[in-house]
Amino acid sequence: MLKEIKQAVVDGDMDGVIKLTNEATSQGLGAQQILDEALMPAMDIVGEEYAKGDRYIPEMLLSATVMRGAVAVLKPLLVNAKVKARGKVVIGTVARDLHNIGKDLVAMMLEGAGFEVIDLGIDVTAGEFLKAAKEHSPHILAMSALLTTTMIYMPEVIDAIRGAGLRDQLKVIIGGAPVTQGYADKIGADGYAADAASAAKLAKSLV
Ligand code: B1M
Repeated sequence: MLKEIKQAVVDGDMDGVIKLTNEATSQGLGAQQILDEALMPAMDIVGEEYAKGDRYIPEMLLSATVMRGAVAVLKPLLVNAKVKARGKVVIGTVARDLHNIGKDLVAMMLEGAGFEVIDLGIDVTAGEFLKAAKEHSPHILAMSALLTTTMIYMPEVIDAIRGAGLRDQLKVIIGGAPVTQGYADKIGADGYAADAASAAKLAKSLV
């Protein structure tokens, strides 16, 4: 069934993926397992095909939309914690970056871990992050980037926060496929996580 879900995402088959994901959960497969063993590997296949020139952007987008459909089915299972807010997180994908699936998953896992999450969406500029930091006084500011050409906006955001005198009042965490612990250290972020579950763990350890 995991194989079929993976194939449905690769094929851009929304009806199929919703049906199969519902069937999988009702048969007792875990949401995390479906994510790790079907949905994420499907996006890897899509990315590899795009990199080889075997797939075009609209097809990549279709698979991404289908993956978001499956994630919506899994959301209630991933975000099942009804705990008191552990802290506040402002999250967004940095400027000029339109990738939101990973960021949405991180937001979901943070909610599941009991954080109040203010999601600024995609293509978020340093000024918008700063405005949200002033408005919401979050404990954590979380940034996602999927492109080597956009991760470079992360230090701009940190500079803007520092320039406004807010750097000591919040922790900055970063992630996304091209981002590493070394990059986090280099730009002075407080933490890096490789995946959504580790991001929630990291956030808990920081507040
Ligand atoms: Co884009 N894209 N894309 N794309 N795309 C990649 C990232 C790419 C690797 C594909 C490839 O060439 N193999 C490549 C980047 C190359 C690079 O920079 N090194 C690429 C490119 C080049 C582009 C365009 C430039 C293509 C073009 O126009 N010529 C363009 C850029 C648009 C822009 O942003 N300005 C583009 C466009 C798109 C679509 C719009 C078509 C679509 C996005 C749709 C959407 O998000 N709604 C898309 C997609 C789908 C992908 C791939 C195939 C899948 C991304 C994804 O959703 N993965 C991707 C290849 C790949 O990743 N295999 C690719 C699943 C998701 C759950 O994983 O986002 O990595 P991920 O998130 C993970 C972790 O990274 C981590 O946790 C998540 C869950 O475990 N994480 C964090 C993420 N954020 C975190 C934050 C944290 C902590 C952890 O703390 C705050």
